[in-house]
Amino acid sequence: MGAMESPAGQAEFLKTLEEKSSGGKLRGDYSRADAQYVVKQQWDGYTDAQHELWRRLYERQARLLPGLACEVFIDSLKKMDASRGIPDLEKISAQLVQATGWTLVAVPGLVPDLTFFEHLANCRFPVTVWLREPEEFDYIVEPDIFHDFFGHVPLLFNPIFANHMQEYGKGGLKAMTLDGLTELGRLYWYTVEFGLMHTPQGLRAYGAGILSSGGEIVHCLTSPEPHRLPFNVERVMRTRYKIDSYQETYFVIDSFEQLFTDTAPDFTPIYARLHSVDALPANALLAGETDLPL
Ligand code: HBI
Ligand code: FE
Repeated sequence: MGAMESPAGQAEFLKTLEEKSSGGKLRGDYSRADAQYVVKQQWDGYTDAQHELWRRLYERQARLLPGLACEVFIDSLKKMDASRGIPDLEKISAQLVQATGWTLVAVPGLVPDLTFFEHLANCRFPVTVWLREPEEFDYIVEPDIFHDFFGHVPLLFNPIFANHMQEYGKGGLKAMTLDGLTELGRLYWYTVEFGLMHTPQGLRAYGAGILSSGGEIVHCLTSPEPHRLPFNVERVMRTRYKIDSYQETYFVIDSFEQLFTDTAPDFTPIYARLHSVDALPANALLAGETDLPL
């Protein structure tokens, strides 16, 4: 039982997280969470109105995907057939484990970094169980089941991406001992959440934060405002990101293979170098850098 899992540790975590998520009360019910913050999804507890909201969110988002989301994402989403209502995570988990060995675990919401990394390192993806309110249709502060499921789960059906997520989890556990959490968090943000990739059909989105958002999925691939730069681990880890607005820079990978390979090395020397320079603002463009064309 790590410090974080003790009742005092859990209370401490929830207090800090409430401060982080702009002081508001955390949405989730953490009272029935176990030491790994896992809860029962209680799928029967969702109302017809919530399933109807899910269908509306799903339909609006799925309509936007062609020409903007990478093919792997679109194909995997179709396989899950989750359009008719809030998915039963156990059923999807049984499908996912056949494809890549990953399973889904139900959680009340955001969990401590240590817990999050431990789940990923063990090929378990934490999915929040609550769904946003109708008035939050277009924007939500904390990740809900639509963000976590629609945005993150499809790519876990791709073996290369799934392996990257497991390595990210292991890297997170290591980063906690090297004071590298800030830098590693930026890597997650600019890839898993807001990553773009080159494909034979052109630039496409693969990041969950983009693919589960009604507005940013169009903005990130059509607006002339943001920078679009080739993915580079150290540049990404040095670059601050925006929490409550569209990103001002997107990083573009050539493939999931590149993401996996480029993030395989030991990050210790990168953390050391980055701890001796200033972080870059989200809209920085360094000498010699040029924006990738749309
Ligand atoms: N918890 N449930 C959940 N989902 C996340 O995406 C998540 C988290 N806790 C921490 C976290 N993400 C980020 O701080 C990662 O960079 C670790
Ligand atoms: Fe996310």
